[in-house]
Amino acid sequence: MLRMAIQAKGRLNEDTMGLLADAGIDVAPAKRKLVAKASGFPIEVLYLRDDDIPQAVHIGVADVGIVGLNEVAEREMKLHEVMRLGFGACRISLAIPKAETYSGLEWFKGKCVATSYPNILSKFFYEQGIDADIYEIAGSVEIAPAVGLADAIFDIVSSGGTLIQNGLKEVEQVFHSEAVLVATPGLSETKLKEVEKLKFRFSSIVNSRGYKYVLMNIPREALPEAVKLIPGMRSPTVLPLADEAWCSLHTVLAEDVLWEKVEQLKALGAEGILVLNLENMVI
Ligand code: PRT
Ligand code: ZN
Repeated sequence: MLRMAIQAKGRLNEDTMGLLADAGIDVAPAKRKLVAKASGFPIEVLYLRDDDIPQAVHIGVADVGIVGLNEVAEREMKLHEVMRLGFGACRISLAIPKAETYSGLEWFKGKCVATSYPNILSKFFYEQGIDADIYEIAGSVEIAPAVGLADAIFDIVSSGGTLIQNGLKEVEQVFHSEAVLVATPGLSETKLKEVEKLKFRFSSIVNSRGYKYVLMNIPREALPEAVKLIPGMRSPTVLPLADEAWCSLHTVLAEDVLWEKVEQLKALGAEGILVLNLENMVI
């Protein structure tokens, strides 16, 4: 049985619970329990703060964990990255008061930068040859310049709204993060097989995101043109209809091209176009 560490509450919790549910893994939410048994997969879930997950996986208290890449990098833990999960996307950026003129990284020389990510930042400054002071604070980093604690900040940005609200502007994107499935290095063969099974389930869910299943009726004479428009994974599925002049065409389309393709197919004479959600896509 695998033990998986996940965030007990916070930004990654809901998407993590959703991913487990979509993968057929039923687990009781974190209430007062630290550990919960799951059904649908031989796994036990350990609810932790995200800060503690890299260490728990590193020392093997948990065999696998779901956590932001930013936390793994900050704790400088050598973990086995099994797969990226496509949620919790954010970046860690340098931001300065918006009234400042930004001339490039040189701006930071001799300045004081507040952050909860001192290791990632000092590595970056070292690589870039910038000598600056790093002031570590645990929370509310974005208010540090306004209250005179620092000249600039290095913090997580997603929409950028928090920076704007605090009179700051993003000047350098240093680290890009998303949620990842990590594993303890050197797991036993038996456990590695379980991790592979988990990865297989998660991959089919992650792969299906951003795609729709599309089916339609189309005049047989328009089929060659339609097939050119929608190659599908290998090629689209064509099924006969009772009316021999028509056929049914099924395919998977990426959401960003979906409406453009649907309009082109309509122009070719397609009718009864159905667009369905995909739950899993096993490639
Ligand atoms: O209690 P625990 O320690 O487990 O949680 P936490 O409070 O430390 O972390 P939490 O739940 O806030 O975030 C967990 C993880 O979500 C982070 O480690 C990132 O990997 C990821 N993530 C994704 C984010 C954001 N987006 C995000 N926007 N983490 C934090 N933020 C914060 C950021 O700190 C800033 O205050 O949101 C604000 C910026 O957001 P925008 O949209 O205004 O730019
Ligand atoms: Zn945390």
